[in-house]
Amino acid sequence: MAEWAFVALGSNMGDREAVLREAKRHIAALEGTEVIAASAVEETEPLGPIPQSHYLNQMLLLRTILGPRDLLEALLAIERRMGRVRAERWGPRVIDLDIVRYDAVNLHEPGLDLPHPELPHRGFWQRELAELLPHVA
Ligand code: A4P
Ligand code: MG
Repeated sequence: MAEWAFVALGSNMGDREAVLREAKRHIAALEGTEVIAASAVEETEPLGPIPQSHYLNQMLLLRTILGPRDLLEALLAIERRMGRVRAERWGPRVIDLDIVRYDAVNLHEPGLDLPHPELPHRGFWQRELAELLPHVA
């Protein structure tokens, strides 16, 4: 059974628009996964304690047969494939992929929290989510 998932994309290095497009392509190519809708791309002030350049953020609405854990693994593999160098937490990155919500799942396990705990603190995620919700049929 396919489920709804909201995946956040963030990039603040390189050709950020091209990075978002490439990430979307990789996500659409995942097994049993369809990109139903994409939010507007938004430029945002960097959050967190580390001085860094502005982000482009975007959210995708997916319909996927991958469970939460398999989806997370697939997203982390895309991050690696796209050359993300994991340096400092909250630091600059080519691409960051987060699962913001997975259906109505409430899960707190090592390495996976759903809904994403930062959702209440990120206005841009809340705006993007609101933009996508009408597409959930
Ligand atoms: N993890 C747990 N729950 C989830 C989830 N729901 N989705 C774990 C994705 N990952 C989840 O993430 C660390 C671990 O979180 C993952 O291995 C996964 O098991 P990471 O991407 O390696 O580390 P990180 O990104 O440096 O830390 P974190 O806590 O994920 O930070 P964020 O939330 O990704 O913040 N400013 C703006 N304007 N826009 C941004 O997008 N992003 C960040 C990074 C900082 N500042 C930003 C933005
Ligand atoms: Mg992350």
